[in-house]
Amino acid sequence: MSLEIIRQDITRMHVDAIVNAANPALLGGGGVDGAIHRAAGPGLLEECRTLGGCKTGEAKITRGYDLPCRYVIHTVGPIWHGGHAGEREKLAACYKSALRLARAHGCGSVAFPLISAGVYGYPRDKALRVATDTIRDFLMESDADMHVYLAIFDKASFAIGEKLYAGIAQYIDDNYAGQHTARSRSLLPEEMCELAKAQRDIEDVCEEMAMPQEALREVPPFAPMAAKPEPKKRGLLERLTRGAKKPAASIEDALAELEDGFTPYLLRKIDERGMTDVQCYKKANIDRKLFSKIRSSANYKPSKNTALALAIALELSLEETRDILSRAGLALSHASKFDIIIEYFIANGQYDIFEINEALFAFDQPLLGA
Ligand code: AR6
Repeated sequence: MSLEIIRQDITRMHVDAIVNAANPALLGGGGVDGAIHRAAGPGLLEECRTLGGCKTGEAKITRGYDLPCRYVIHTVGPIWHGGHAGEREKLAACYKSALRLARAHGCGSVAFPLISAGVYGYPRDKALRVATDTIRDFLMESDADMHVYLAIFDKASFAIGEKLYAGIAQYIDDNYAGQHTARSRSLLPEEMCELAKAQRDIEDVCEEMAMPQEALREVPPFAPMAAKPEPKKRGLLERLTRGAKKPAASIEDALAELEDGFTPYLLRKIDERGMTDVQCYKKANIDRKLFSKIRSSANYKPSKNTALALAIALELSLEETRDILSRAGLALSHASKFDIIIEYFIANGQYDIFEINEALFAFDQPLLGA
Protein backbone atom coordinates (compact mmCIF):
# COMPACT_ATOMS: atom_id res chain seq x y z
CA MET A 1 0.00 0.00 0.00
CA SER A 2 2.21 2.78 -1.23
CA LEU A 3 2.92 5.30 -3.93
CA GLU A 4 6.04 5.16 -6.05
CA ILE A 5 7.13 7.73 -8.61
CA ILE A 6 9.14 6.11 -11.38
CA ARG A 7 10.58 7.13 -14.73
CA GLN A 8 8.95 4.68 -17.07
CA ASP A 9 7.01 4.20 -20.28
CA ILE A 10 3.62 3.15 -18.92
CA THR A 11 2.94 0.80 -21.83
CA ARG A 12 5.77 -1.45 -20.62
CA MET A 13 4.60 -1.82 -17.07
CA HIS A 14 3.75 -5.24 -15.66
CA VAL A 15 0.99 -4.13 -13.31
CA ASP A 16 -2.64 -5.12 -12.90
CA ALA A 17 -3.90 -1.90 -14.48
CA ILE A 18 -2.50 1.11 -16.27
CA VAL A 19 -4.47 4.34 -16.56
CA ASN A 20 -4.96 6.08 -19.86
CA ALA A 21 -5.26 9.87 -20.15
CA ALA A 22 -7.97 9.68 -22.80
CA ASN A 23 -10.47 12.05 -24.41
CA PRO A 24 -14.29 11.89 -24.02
CA ALA A 25 -14.76 9.85 -27.21
CA LEU A 26 -12.42 7.09 -25.95
CA LEU A 27 -11.42 6.38 -29.52
CA GLY A 28 -7.69 6.98 -29.20
CA GLY A 29 -5.60 10.08 -29.76
CA GLY A 30 -2.05 11.34 -29.28
CA GLY A 31 0.25 11.35 -26.21
CA VAL A 32 -0.02 8.46 -23.80
CA ASP A 33 -3.42 7.55 -25.28
CA GLY A 34 -1.85 6.95 -28.69
CA ALA A 35 1.03 4.98 -27.18
CA ILE A 36 -1.37 2.73 -25.21
CA HIS A 37 -3.54 2.00 -28.26
CA ARG A 38 -0.49 1.24 -30.41
CA ALA A 39 0.93 -1.16 -27.82
CA ALA A 40 -2.43 -2.81 -27.03
CA GLY A 41 -3.38 -3.51 -30.64
CA PRO A 42 -6.79 -3.15 -32.39
CA GLY A 43 -8.74 -5.15 -29.78
CA LEU A 44 -8.55 -2.18 -27.39
CA LEU A 45 -10.18 0.24 -29.83
CA GLU A 46 -12.92 -2.30 -30.58
CA GLU A 47 -13.78 -2.61 -26.89
CA CYS A 48 -13.57 1.17 -26.43
CA ARG A 49 -16.22 1.62 -29.16
CA THR A 50 -18.70 -0.27 -26.97
CA LEU A 51 -18.23 2.03 -23.94
CA GLY A 52 -20.21 5.07 -25.10
CA GLY A 53 -17.45 7.57 -24.28
CA CYS A 54 -16.47 8.94 -20.88
CA LYS A 55 -17.09 12.26 -19.10
CA THR A 56 -14.33 14.41 -17.65
CA GLY A 57 -13.38 13.12 -14.17
CA GLU A 58 -14.97 9.71 -14.73
CA ALA A 59 -13.32 6.40 -15.65
CA LYS A 60 -14.06 3.24 -17.63
CA ILE A 61 -12.22 -0.07 -17.74
CA THR A 62 -11.21 -2.42 -20.55
CA ARG A 63 -8.92 -5.39 -20.92
CA GLY A 64 -5.24 -4.85 -21.69
CA TYR A 65 -4.96 -6.92 -24.90
CA ASP A 66 -1.32 -6.98 -26.06
CA LEU A 67 -0.14 -4.82 -23.16
CA PRO A 68 1.65 -6.51 -20.24
CA CYS A 69 -1.11 -5.30 -17.87
CA ARG A 70 -4.47 -6.97 -17.25
CA TYR A 71 -6.61 -3.82 -17.53
CA VAL A 72 -6.57 -0.33 -18.98
CA ILE A 73 -8.54 2.23 -17.02
CA HIS A 74 -9.49 5.15 -19.25
CA THR A 75 -10.12 8.50 -17.66
CA VAL A 76 -10.59 11.97 -19.10
CA GLY A 77 -8.67 14.80 -17.49
CA PRO A 78 -9.72 18.46 -17.59
CA ILE A 79 -8.33 20.88 -20.16
CA TRP A 80 -6.42 23.66 -18.37
CA HIS A 81 -8.26 27.00 -18.63
CA GLY A 82 -6.17 28.96 -16.13
CA GLY A 83 -7.20 27.18 -12.95
CA HIS A 84 -10.55 28.85 -12.22
CA ALA A 85 -12.79 26.40 -14.04
CA GLY A 86 -12.76 23.62 -11.42
CA GLU A 87 -9.70 21.99 -13.00
CA ARG A 88 -8.27 20.82 -9.69
CA GLU A 89 -11.48 19.06 -8.58
CA LYS A 90 -11.93 17.48 -12.01
CA LEU A 91 -8.36 16.22 -12.09
CA ALA A 92 -8.67 14.82 -8.54
CA ALA A 93 -11.90 13.11 -9.63
CA CYS A 94 -9.98 11.31 -12.42
CA TYR A 95 -7.54 9.77 -9.94
CA LYS A 96 -10.31 8.86 -7.50
CA SER A 97 -12.56 7.27 -10.15
CA ALA A 98 -9.65 5.28 -11.59
CA LEU A 99 -8.51 4.10 -8.15
CA ARG A 100 -12.04 3.03 -7.17
CA LEU A 101 -12.40 1.10 -10.41
CA ALA A 102 -9.01 -0.57 -9.84
CA ARG A 103 -10.04 -1.54 -6.31
CA ALA A 104 -13.40 -2.89 -7.51
CA HIS A 105 -11.52 -5.13 -9.96
CA GLY A 106 -9.15 -6.42 -7.28
CA CYS A 107 -6.06 -4.71 -8.70
CA GLY A 108 -3.02 -4.90 -6.44
CA SER A 109 -0.93 -2.58 -8.59
CA VAL A 110 -1.91 0.33 -10.80
CA ALA A 111 0.15 2.83 -12.80
CA PHE A 112 -0.87 6.37 -13.69
CA PRO A 113 0.59 8.81 -16.19
CA LEU A 114 0.51 12.47 -15.23
CA ILE A 115 -3.05 13.06 -16.42
CA SER A 116 -3.78 16.36 -18.24
CA ALA A 117 -0.12 17.40 -18.07
CA GLY A 118 0.48 17.00 -21.81
CA VAL A 119 -1.91 18.02 -24.60
CA TYR A 120 -4.49 19.28 -22.06
CA GLY A 121 -1.97 21.85 -20.77
CA TYR A 122 -2.27 21.45 -16.98
CA PRO A 123 0.90 22.97 -15.44
CA ARG A 124 3.11 20.01 -14.59
CA ASP A 125 4.02 20.94 -11.04
CA LYS A 126 0.36 21.54 -10.20
CA ALA A 127 -0.74 18.33 -11.95
CA LEU A 128 1.86 16.42 -9.96
CA ARG A 129 0.63 17.89 -6.67
CA VAL A 130 -2.99 16.94 -7.41
CA ALA A 131 -1.85 13.44 -8.39
CA THR A 132 0.20 12.76 -5.27
CA ASP A 133 -2.28 14.42 -2.88
CA THR A 134 -5.23 12.49 -4.27
CA ILE A 135 -3.45 9.13 -4.42
CA ARG A 136 -2.09 9.64 -0.90
CA ASP A 137 -5.56 10.45 0.48
CA PHE A 138 -7.01 7.40 -1.22
CA LEU A 139 -4.31 5.12 0.18
CA MET A 140 -4.69 6.59 3.67
CA GLU A 141 -8.44 6.02 3.69
CA SER A 142 -8.60 2.76 1.80
CA ASP A 143 -8.24 -0.78 3.14
CA ALA A 144 -7.14 -1.98 -0.28
CA ASP A 145 -3.62 -3.39 -0.41
CA MET A 146 -2.61 -1.51 -3.52
CA HIS A 147 0.71 -0.34 -4.89
CA VAL A 148 0.33 2.79 -7.00
CA TYR A 149 2.92 3.99 -9.50
CA LEU A 150 3.12 7.42 -11.01
CA ALA A 151 4.93 6.83 -14.28
CA ILE A 152 6.82 9.86 -15.45
CA PHE A 153 7.73 9.47 -19.07
CA ASP A 154 10.64 11.86 -19.41
CA LYS A 155 12.53 14.20 -17.17
CA ALA A 156 11.08 17.24 -18.95
CA SER A 157 7.56 16.21 -18.01
CA PHE A 158 8.49 16.33 -14.36
CA ALA A 159 8.65 19.47 -12.34
CA ILE A 160 8.35 20.43 -8.72
CA GLY A 161 7.54 24.03 -7.88
CA GLU A 162 10.31 26.43 -8.88
CA LYS A 163 10.55 27.94 -5.40
CA LEU A 164 10.89 24.55 -3.74
CA TYR A 165 13.46 23.45 -6.31
CA ALA A 166 15.51 26.60 -5.80
CA GLY A 167 15.29 26.29 -1.99
CA ILE A 168 16.55 22.71 -2.05
CA ALA A 169 19.26 23.47 -4.61
CA GLN A 170 20.53 26.28 -2.37
CA TYR A 171 20.45 24.04 0.70
CA ILE A 172 22.43 21.36 -1.14
CA ASP A 173 24.87 24.01 -2.29
CA ASP A 174 25.37 25.25 1.26
CA ASN A 175 25.69 21.82 2.83
CA TYR A 176 26.93 19.27 0.32
CA ALA A 177 30.32 17.99 1.30
CA GLY A 178 30.68 16.06 -1.97
CA GLN A 179 34.19 14.68 -2.35
CA HIS A 180 35.49 17.05 0.30
CA THR A 181 34.31 15.32 3.42
CA ALA A 182 35.95 15.77 6.79
CA ARG A 183 38.04 12.67 6.01
CA SER A 184 39.98 14.44 3.29
CA ARG A 185 40.85 17.62 5.15
CA SER A 186 42.90 18.32 8.25
CA LEU A 187 40.98 18.75 11.46
CA LEU A 188 40.60 22.27 12.82
CA PRO A 189 42.36 22.86 16.16
CA GLU A 190 39.07 22.90 18.11
CA GLU A 191 38.01 19.65 16.40
CA MET A 192 41.31 18.01 17.42
CA CYS A 193 40.76 19.20 20.94
CA GLU A 194 37.21 17.83 20.93
CA LEU A 195 38.39 14.52 19.51
CA ALA A 196 41.12 14.14 22.12
CA LYS A 197 38.65 15.00 24.85
CA ALA A 198 36.17 12.42 23.58
CA GLN A 199 38.91 9.80 23.40
CA ARG A 200 39.79 10.50 27.04
CA ASP A 201 36.10 10.21 27.96
CA ILE A 202 35.92 6.82 26.30
CA GLU A 203 39.04 5.62 28.06
CA ASP A 204 37.72 6.83 31.43
CA VAL A 205 34.35 5.19 31.03
CA CYS A 206 35.83 1.94 29.80
CA GLU A 207 38.26 1.83 32.65
CA GLU A 208 35.51 2.58 35.15
CA MET A 209 33.25 -0.12 33.72
CA ALA A 210 36.04 -2.62 32.93
CA MET A 211 34.91 -2.96 29.34
CA PRO A 212 36.83 -2.92 26.02
CA GLN A 213 36.99 0.51 24.34
CA GLU A 214 35.50 -0.88 21.09
CA ALA A 215 32.17 -1.20 22.89
CA LEU A 216 31.88 2.56 23.03
CA ARG A 217 33.22 3.46 19.60
CA GLU A 218 29.77 3.54 18.06
CA VAL A 219 28.66 6.71 19.82
CA PRO A 220 26.85 9.30 17.65
CA PRO A 221 29.06 11.89 15.90
CA PHE A 222 30.71 14.40 18.20
CA ALA A 223 28.74 17.52 18.94
CA PRO A 224 30.42 20.88 18.30
CA MET A 225 32.42 22.10 21.27
CA ALA A 226 30.25 23.69 23.93
CA ALA A 227 31.03 27.32 24.81
CA LYS A 228 31.58 26.30 28.43
CA PRO A 229 33.43 23.00 28.72
CA GLU A 230 31.29 20.43 30.53
CA PRO A 231 32.70 18.07 33.16
CA LYS A 232 34.01 15.25 31.01
CA LYS A 233 31.79 12.42 32.18
CA ARG A 234 28.64 14.48 31.70
CA GLY A 235 29.75 15.38 28.16
CA LEU A 236 29.92 11.76 27.21
CA LEU A 237 26.62 10.97 28.90
CA GLU A 238 24.96 13.64 26.85
CA ARG A 239 26.37 12.24 23.66
CA LEU A 240 25.24 8.77 24.61
CA THR A 241 21.73 9.96 25.36
CA ARG A 242 21.54 12.59 22.64
CA GLY A 243 17.91 13.33 21.79
CA ALA A 244 16.57 11.82 25.01
CA LYS A 245 14.14 14.03 26.88
CA LYS A 246 16.07 13.89 30.16
CA PRO A 247 19.81 13.49 30.42
CA ALA A 248 20.69 10.10 31.87
CA ALA A 249 21.64 10.11 35.53
CA SER A 250 24.45 7.58 35.28
CA ILE A 251 26.59 5.68 32.80
CA GLU A 252 24.38 2.62 33.45
CA ASP A 253 21.28 4.63 32.52
CA ALA A 254 23.00 5.98 29.43
CA LEU A 255 23.93 2.50 28.23
CA ALA A 256 20.44 1.21 29.02
CA GLU A 257 19.12 4.06 26.91
CA LEU A 258 21.45 3.05 24.08
CA GLU A 259 20.18 -0.51 24.34
CA ASP A 260 16.72 0.82 23.55
CA GLY A 261 17.08 -0.20 19.91
CA PHE A 262 15.29 1.04 16.85
CA THR A 263 12.03 -0.86 17.30
CA PRO A 264 11.33 -0.02 20.97
CA TYR A 265 12.19 3.62 20.25
CA LEU A 266 9.90 3.65 17.21
CA LEU A 267 6.99 2.11 19.11
CA ARG A 268 7.48 4.55 21.97
CA LYS A 269 7.40 7.50 19.55
CA ILE A 270 4.26 6.17 17.86
CA ASP A 271 2.58 6.09 21.29
CA GLU A 272 3.87 9.54 22.19
CA ARG A 273 2.44 10.93 18.95
CA GLY A 274 -0.93 9.28 19.64
CA MET A 275 -0.76 7.47 16.29
CA THR A 276 -1.83 3.96 15.37
CA ASP A 277 0.60 1.59 13.65
CA VAL A 278 -1.48 1.77 10.48
CA GLN A 279 -1.40 5.56 10.43
CA CYS A 280 2.34 5.43 10.90
CA TYR A 281 3.24 2.99 8.13
CA LYS A 282 0.80 4.57 5.69
CA LYS A 283 2.23 8.00 6.40
CA ALA A 284 5.72 6.53 5.97
CA ASN A 285 4.67 5.12 2.59
CA ILE A 286 5.91 1.71 3.64
CA ASP A 287 4.44 -1.69 3.23
CA ARG A 288 2.36 -3.31 5.98
CA LYS A 289 4.49 -6.48 5.77
CA LEU A 290 7.72 -4.56 6.28
CA PHE A 291 6.21 -2.72 9.24
CA SER A 292 5.12 -6.03 10.83
CA LYS A 293 8.67 -7.32 10.40
CA ILE A 294 10.08 -4.26 12.17
CA ARG A 295 7.46 -4.47 14.90
CA SER A 296 8.07 -8.09 15.69
CA SER A 297 11.84 -7.83 16.13
CA ALA A 298 13.31 -5.77 18.95
CA ASN A 299 16.72 -5.85 17.24
CA TYR A 300 15.54 -5.00 13.73
CA LYS A 301 18.07 -2.96 11.74
CA PRO A 302 16.12 -1.08 9.06
CA SER A 303 17.68 0.37 5.92
CA LYS A 304 18.38 4.09 6.08
CA ASN A 305 15.54 4.66 3.65
CA THR A 306 13.02 2.90 5.91
CA ALA A 307 14.33 4.53 9.08
CA LEU A 308 14.03 7.98 7.49
CA ALA A 309 10.56 7.26 6.11
CA LEU A 310 9.43 6.41 9.64
CA ALA A 311 11.16 9.48 11.08
CA ILE A 312 9.22 11.61 8.59
CA ALA A 313 5.94 9.85 9.41
CA LEU A 314 6.54 10.57 13.10
CA GLU A 315 7.47 14.17 12.32
CA LEU A 316 10.66 13.85 14.32
CA SER A 317 12.90 16.88 14.79
CA LEU A 318 16.39 16.77 13.30
CA GLU A 319 17.81 15.83 16.67
CA GLU A 320 15.27 13.02 17.12
CA THR A 321 15.91 11.85 13.56
CA ARG A 322 19.62 11.56 14.27
CA ASP A 323 18.69 9.70 17.42
CA ILE A 324 16.41 7.14 15.78
CA LEU A 325 18.98 6.60 13.00
CA SER A 326 21.78 6.03 15.49
CA ARG A 327 19.71 3.27 17.10
CA ALA A 328 19.98 1.40 13.82
CA GLY A 329 23.69 2.21 13.45
CA LEU A 330 22.92 4.91 10.84
CA ALA A 331 23.61 8.63 10.51
CA LEU A 332 22.73 11.60 8.30
CA SER A 333 25.65 12.57 6.12
CA HIS A 334 26.48 15.77 4.30
CA ALA A 335 28.30 13.73 1.70
CA SER A 336 24.93 12.47 0.46
CA LYS A 337 22.48 14.64 -1.50
CA PHE A 338 19.71 12.26 -0.48
CA ASP A 339 20.41 12.93 3.19
CA ILE A 340 20.69 16.69 2.68
CA ILE A 341 17.33 16.86 0.91
CA ILE A 342 15.65 14.95 3.73
CA GLU A 343 17.38 17.22 6.22
CA TYR A 344 16.08 20.27 4.32
CA PHE A 345 12.48 19.12 4.72
CA ILE A 346 12.87 18.19 8.38
CA ALA A 347 14.60 21.48 9.15
CA ASN A 348 11.69 23.29 7.51
CA GLY A 349 9.09 21.25 9.39
CA GLN A 350 7.69 19.78 6.15
CA TYR A 351 6.76 16.17 6.64
CA ASP A 352 4.70 15.25 3.58
CA ILE A 353 6.53 12.18 2.34
CA PHE A 354 5.04 12.48 -1.12
CA GLU A 355 6.22 16.04 -1.48
CA ILE A 356 9.66 14.91 -0.28
CA ASN A 357 9.62 12.10 -2.83
CA GLU A 358 8.75 14.52 -5.62
CA ALA A 359 11.78 16.56 -4.65
CA LEU A 360 14.02 13.49 -4.38
CA PHE A 361 12.85 12.41 -7.82
CA ALA A 362 13.56 15.84 -9.26
CA PHE A 363 17.10 15.61 -7.92
CA ASP A 364 17.58 12.06 -9.25
CA GLN A 365 17.72 10.53 -5.79
CA PRO A 366 16.12 7.31 -4.54
CA LEU A 367 12.70 7.76 -2.99
CA LEU A 368 11.57 7.26 0.61
CA GLY A 369 9.39 4.33 1.61
CA ALA A 370 7.88 2.13 -1.12
N1 AR6 B 1 4.18 6.67 -20.53
C1 AR6 B 1 3.99 7.50 -19.49
N2 AR6 B 1 3.67 8.79 -19.66
C2 AR6 B 1 3.51 9.26 -20.93
C3 AR6 B 1 3.69 8.44 -22.06
C4 AR6 B 1 4.03 7.08 -21.82
N3 AR6 B 1 4.22 6.23 -22.82
N4 AR6 B 1 3.49 9.21 -23.17
C5 AR6 B 1 3.19 10.45 -22.74
N5 AR6 B 1 3.21 10.49 -21.39
P1 AR6 B 1 -1.04 13.45 -22.66
P2 AR6 B 1 -3.39 14.78 -21.49
C6 AR6 B 1 2.97 11.60 -20.47
O1 AR6 B 1 -0.90 14.53 -23.66
O2 AR6 B 1 -2.62 15.99 -21.23
C7 AR6 B 1 -4.52 12.67 -26.11
O3 AR6 B 1 -4.54 13.00 -27.45
C8 AR6 B 1 3.18 12.99 -21.00
O4 AR6 B 1 4.57 13.35 -20.95
O5 AR6 B 1 -0.89 12.06 -23.16
O6 AR6 B 1 -4.28 14.25 -20.43
C9 AR6 B 1 -5.86 12.19 -25.60
O7 AR6 B 1 -6.58 11.48 -26.60
C10 AR6 B 1 2.34 13.80 -20.05
O8 AR6 B 1 3.10 14.14 -18.88
O9 AR6 B 1 -2.49 13.51 -21.93
C11 AR6 B 1 -6.53 13.47 -25.24
O10 AR6 B 1 -7.09 14.10 -26.37
C12 AR6 B 1 1.21 12.87 -19.63
O11 AR6 B 1 1.60 11.57 -20.12
C13 AR6 B 1 -5.41 14.32 -24.73
O12 AR6 B 1 -4.23 13.82 -25.35
C14 AR6 B 1 -0.15 13.21 -20.21
O13 AR6 B 1 -0.02 13.75 -21.50
C15 AR6 B 1 -5.23 14.17 -23.24
O14 AR6 B 1 -4.24 15.06 -22.79
